[in-house]
Amino acid sequence: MPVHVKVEAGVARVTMDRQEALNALNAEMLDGLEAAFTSLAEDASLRVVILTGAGKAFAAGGDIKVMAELDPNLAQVFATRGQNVFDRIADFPHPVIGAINGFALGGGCELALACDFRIASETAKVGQPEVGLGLIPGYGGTQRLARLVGPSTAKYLIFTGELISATKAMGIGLIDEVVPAEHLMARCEEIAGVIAAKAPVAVTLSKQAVDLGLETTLIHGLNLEAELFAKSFRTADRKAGLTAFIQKRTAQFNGM
Ligand code: CO8
Repeated sequence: MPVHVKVEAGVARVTMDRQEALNALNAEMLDGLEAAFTSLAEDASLRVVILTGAGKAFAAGGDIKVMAELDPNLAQVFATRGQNVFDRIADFPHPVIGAINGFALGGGCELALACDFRIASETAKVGQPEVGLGLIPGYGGTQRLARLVGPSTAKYLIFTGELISATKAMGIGLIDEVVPAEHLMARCEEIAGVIAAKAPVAVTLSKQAVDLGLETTLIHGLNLEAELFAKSFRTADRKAGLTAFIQKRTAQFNGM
């Protein structure tokens, strides 16, 4: 499998490793990603996932050699398959941090967009070059990119196919933080550690509130927030967190 998983202290590192093709996304890679997130979903001790690529790419896109052989019907099947796997990552109950180590292009940029937020190496390049191949983004780029950076910036990136630096991507909100390449994993692990120490159910509920709220009207989103806020009050961790604050000590959470 071209996807490796390592879990330590509640933090999983999922690494795409098909370096000979710059981690291009073929059926095996999608199967590997799906299998990784399916097994991680069953790990009760899991708190955060870091998704990254081995070598000089996060992922250089959908596999161009595979796409060259597809007819329109199969293209739709392949697009839907990738979208389903990416939805699974976007909807994963725990936060997924994209550690963007290098090229995140086309489907690779779309995979980064399915993460909750993105920390990039200063050597990374991101973009949606599909129109230069006679295609359009097919793994969610026209939808998630426009929602994240706004329609006009998304259209600029998609119509020009420009590959932009991590720093420029941070300027438009596509990347959240840029760090020297050698510090990328340490920084992601540091952030993952901070999140892992928070109340796990509260983190999951807040992810749901943001994601589901973006799909609906403000009034429905606020109602949803109140519902999920109430749900957090059903946890033992809510009591542990409030009591620890009042007693001026650090809370220990158990995810219940
Ligand atoms: N697919 C397949 N193989 C790839 C891909 C890719 N996306 N990207 C790189 N490779 C391969 C190269 O063919 C090369 O293989 P080989 O050694 O056998 O020739 C190897 O990886 C190394 O690549 P390069 O020699 O090109 O490395 P460079 O450092 O010179 O260049 C680049 C790096 C700039 C990243 C360059 O490889 C490149 O431009 N890659 C293509 C980027 C791209 O256009 N991506 C978008 C693809 S379209 C897409 O993602 C649509 C997603 C939705 C799909 C829906 C399914 C139907």
